[in-house]
Amino acid sequence: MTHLLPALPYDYSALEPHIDARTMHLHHDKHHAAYVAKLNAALAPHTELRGRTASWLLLNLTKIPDDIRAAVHHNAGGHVNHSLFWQAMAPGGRGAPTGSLAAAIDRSFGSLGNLKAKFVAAGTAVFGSGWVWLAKGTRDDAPLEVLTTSGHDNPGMKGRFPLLLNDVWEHAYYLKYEDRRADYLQSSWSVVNWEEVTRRFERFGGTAEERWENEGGHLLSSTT
Ligand code: MN3
Repeated sequence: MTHLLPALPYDYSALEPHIDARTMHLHHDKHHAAYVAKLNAALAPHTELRGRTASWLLLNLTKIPDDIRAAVHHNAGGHVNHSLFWQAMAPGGRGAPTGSLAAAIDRSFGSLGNLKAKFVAAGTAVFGSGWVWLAKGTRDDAPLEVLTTSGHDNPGMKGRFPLLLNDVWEHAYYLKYEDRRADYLQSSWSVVNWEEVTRRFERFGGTAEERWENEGGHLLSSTT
């Protein structure tokens, strides 16, 4: 299996003015592409790992040979997270939290406004490169959580399932926002694809492995 860079689901300029086209070109065509290329290069000599999805690799690092574990950790994480990220945005934003998702947000944070404030504050406070997430816990009735990860770690590595995410590596925002990460995070609310967040929330169920295998089929393209 060769891992493939998924095409953006919209044009490079489609998220303007919130995210500029030059950033999107670099971010997708250079950064994400490099994670996919390096993941394939690391896996090339390890035929026993053919057929494994990027999400499986990321969630099973203890089963990865020592000599490639760090490369798989970083690059499978980069591939999974960016694939989730592109799908979680849409030009002009799409939909809004309704129904059971809206109820879960209210129950967990008090209001959508509180969730947004907590998410922006958490993302702004990440030291160095990482991600900020809205995630579901391990049980169906668990409250939603805002959490952060460093590097390309993913909440799945802590038994959570991601609904919404934002990239706080400088490459995600520095060309347009320079050092104003909070402004970038705030502006990004205008391009959230709430229909995708809702889909992830409603599909939540089954074992952790089943959830990720479903997501892999949805998000991560590959050839065999
Ligand atoms: Mn990035």
